[in-house]
Amino acid sequence: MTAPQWARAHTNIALIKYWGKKDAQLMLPANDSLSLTLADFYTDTLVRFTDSIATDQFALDQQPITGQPLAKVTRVLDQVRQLAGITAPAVVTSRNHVPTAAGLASSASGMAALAAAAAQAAGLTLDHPALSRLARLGSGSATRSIDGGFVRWFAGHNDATSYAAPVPAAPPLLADIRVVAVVFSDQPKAIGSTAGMARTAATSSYFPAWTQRAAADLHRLLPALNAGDFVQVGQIAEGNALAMHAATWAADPPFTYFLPATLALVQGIQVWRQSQGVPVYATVDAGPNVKLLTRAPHVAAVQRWLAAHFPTAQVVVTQAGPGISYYPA
Ligand code: 2P0
Repeated sequence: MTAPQWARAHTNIALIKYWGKKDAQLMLPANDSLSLTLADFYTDTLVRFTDSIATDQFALDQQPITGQPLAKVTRVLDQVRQLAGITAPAVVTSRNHVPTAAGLASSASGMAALAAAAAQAAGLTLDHPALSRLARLGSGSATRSIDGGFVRWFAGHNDATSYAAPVPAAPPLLADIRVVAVVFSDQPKAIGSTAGMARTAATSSYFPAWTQRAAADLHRLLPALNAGDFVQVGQIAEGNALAMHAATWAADPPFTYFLPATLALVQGIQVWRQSQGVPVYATVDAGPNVKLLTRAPHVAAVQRWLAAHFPTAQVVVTQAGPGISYYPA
């Protein structure tokens, strides 16, 4: 074992969504997904293995965590212990820098930071694909938070082949793409992501169509990123998000994460874009909040439009962020 260090991982927003598992035990997704790692939202985690405690301990923002969230942490730690040939329990200390006001999931950054910190504390030297496989065991979206910029998660067909890697993008696109998070609600959702995607995969008549659509969207998105074609990237991302949400409507029982304000914003953006030619596109995750994709020169106009049409929503702007980093305890 080596001296523990803090590991930092940033959260991500998917342009091609992960929605459905083909193997819940191995955490293998039904389809490849692709995300952008975000600069301003991250989790710092410190792991210390010690025989002085009986079972793993996990504190997030100084609150002790038990139950299912602790079980996910232990799942990642068990894999690290197996790889390192150790048995000691771990003390895990995490600090979230993902403001609730941003309406962004912290499980992606949390599980990615845990994977990196635990491997480091156990003395393992793992490359990024191996760390992404480790993070995957904690939460699917965490697979994509080991690397910075645009990241693709290859669905794979077993543990070894289900990992993430950075995707090449034109430098100007990476430098000036902006994500404007528009938050209507910070209330916990009625159906969590894990349960929502499981119900969709098991019962939605649109699920097979969703996985085909995701593959086709990814096929078109890769060259658009490479060419730096923001309009194409935005169109594909918006269409992919709405297709994912369509699949939830066709589940049994049907459900949606949309609030009336979610739909009002998505439609309002489409009308504004068509009438004014502003390059701004919407994407929505497993909740009512909307993330707008635009480029740096248009952020001020987007903020003005939001203030005029959705004056009570909270708005947070961010950009492309880095992969994992470490710093001394
Ligand atoms: C995504 N989401 O690609 C999709 C789009 C939400 C909507 O990944 O069951 O919290 O722990 O693997 O990673 C949220 O799912 O679910 C998610 P588990 P996770 O970002």
